[in-house]
Parts: sequence; structure tokens; C-alpha cells
Amino acid sequence: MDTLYYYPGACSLSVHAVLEETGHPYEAKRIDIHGGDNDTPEYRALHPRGLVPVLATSEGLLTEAPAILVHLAERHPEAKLLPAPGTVARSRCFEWLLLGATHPHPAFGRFMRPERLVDDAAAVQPVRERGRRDFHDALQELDRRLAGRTWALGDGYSIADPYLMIFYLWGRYIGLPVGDLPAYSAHFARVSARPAVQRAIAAEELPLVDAA
Ligand SMILES: N[C@@H](CCC(=O)N[C@@H](CS)C(=O)NCC(=O)O)C(=O)O
Repeated sequence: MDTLYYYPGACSLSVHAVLEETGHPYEAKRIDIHGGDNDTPEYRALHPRGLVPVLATSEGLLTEAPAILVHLAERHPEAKLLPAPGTVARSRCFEWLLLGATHPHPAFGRFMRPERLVDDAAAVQPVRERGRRDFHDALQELDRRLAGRTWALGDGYSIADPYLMIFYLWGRYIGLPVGDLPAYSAHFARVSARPAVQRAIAAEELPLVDAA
């Protein structure tokens, strides 16, 4: 059985949701990334920078949420969470995953952990504010790209959808005006209503996730 190392509401939630969606056998271990669980030699042996998610499989450790999502989708073709090789739809799915990993995710990191980016204490707050602005811009771009789409790929739910969900959740968590993101808000409502996503949210004991 695989083991998911996660922190509630972190990017690992997307993996948790896809584990539930596919019925993949797993156990989940909570790692308190704010309480130092990720800064132990034991955890650093799983992830050298102490990040979640990690999926420990019988074939070795997997890190990087998008890679884990692709792995699960390919392991469970019956769940139809990733279009066939050679299709534009598959590349579109990778486009969403890479967009999320390179645009909103690092911007949120600049907001949450600005002290890691600057040596000068006086620069911490400006970097945090810039991170918040960049993150908001990223959510607005995702909103524009989602306009007119039921799911990220159009008609079919895919691994891109729970991945996009986490950035919306973070935006709401830090008090961004997510009401100004109509397509993203509707997308979030659809993703978070899925039974598998609800199970992952409940397992992580996140506060009730509604569409507002
Ligand atoms: N590129 C990695 C990023 C992983 C990452 O930054 N995880 C965050 C939570 S969303 C984390 O573990 N943060 C703990 C820390 O920065 O100390 C991925 O996509 O999996």
C-alpha cells in the first residue's frame, strides 16, 4: 500500500483527492509543515527540502504533485483522468499542471515564506506584498482561462481540476476577493462537490468547503 505524506489544504490535497477518485490503495500521514515535522532527518530522507506531497510507493518515492497526479492517472486508466498520449487534450492537461506549478504556486510561496527569499529583514514585507499581488494576478489568469469551461479540459474531469482547486482554496484562505473570479468560483464549486474530493477534504479535517 502506498503512503501519502500531506499537510491539510496544501498542494498535497490534490493528490489526496485523486487517490480517492481512483480508489488507489493508500494510507495518509499528516506532516505538520508549520510545526517542524518536515524538518526531521527521517522526513528529509523522504524529501530533501522537507516538502509535501510525497507518495511512497513500492517502486520508490515520488515527489512533485503534478508528477504524482500523472502517475495515479496512468495507473488507473479506467478513471479517465488523463487523455490519451498524442492528443492535444493530454498536452492541455500538462499545460494546466505546469501553469499551476510555475505561476500561482511560487507566487504563493513568496507570500507565505518571504524570509526565505531575502537576506535583508526590511525586504521581507515588500516581497510578501508582491507575492500576494502576483498570486492574485495568477488566479485572475486562471479565471480567464477557465471561462466557458465546465472542467479545465472542457467536458471531462481530469487531474488538472483538483490541482487548480488548491490555488482557489489558498486565495480564499488569505482573503483575496475570490468573488471576482466567476469562472474559477464555479469551477471550484463543481470540483469541491465531487464525492472523492469531499472525502479527501474530510480526511484532512479542513473546515467545511463551500462555494462562496
Ligand atoms: N514543487 C512542489 C512544491 C511542494 C511544496 O512547496 N509544498 C509545500 C506545501 S503546498 C510545502 O511542503 N511547504 C513546506 C515548506 O515550504 O517548508 C510540488 O509541486 O509538489
